Amino acid sequence: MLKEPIEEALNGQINAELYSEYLYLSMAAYYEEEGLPGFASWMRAQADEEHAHAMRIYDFIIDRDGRVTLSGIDSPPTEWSSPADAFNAAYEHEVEITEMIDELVALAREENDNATENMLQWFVAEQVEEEATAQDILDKLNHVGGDGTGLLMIDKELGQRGDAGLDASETKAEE
Ligand code: OFO
Repeated sequence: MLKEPIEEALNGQINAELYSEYLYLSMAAYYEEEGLPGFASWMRAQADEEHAHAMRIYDFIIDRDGRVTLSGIDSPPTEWSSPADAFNAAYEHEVEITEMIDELVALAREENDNATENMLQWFVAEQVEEEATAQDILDKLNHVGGDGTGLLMIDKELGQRGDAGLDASETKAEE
């Protein structure tokens, strides 16, 4: 049985993960328009991951005999000033999500809810990976600066991310 403050906070996190999905789909559309299909495909794969994150929490609430309540998802931005600017926004977004997860862990501890804290530890590890990956790509983008050839090389590299390249743990939510 989930305590009410935990249920409310987890439902809030479902909303945040679905917003992340929306944000990355919006970034994918931006990169498509910029003629960078590799970036676009990477962002679409990222959006799929975010959906799986939302469903992981959704399933946990159900398993704990709680009630999933969905709320409206904010509109994401649609424009960025450059390919690097969009990636920087993705990185900063992940830093915010990490803070949200940390706050959830603190709440679970306060409520002595070990099951929720245990479930959240997966997200703690995932956020380390999310931030590191975004930072790595951002570093590369900053390195090439306005160099079109360098940008196209990164685009090609990012285009290689497919479902097969996703961390196997991403499929866990479907179990
Ligand atoms: Fe769900 O990890 Fe990104 O936001």
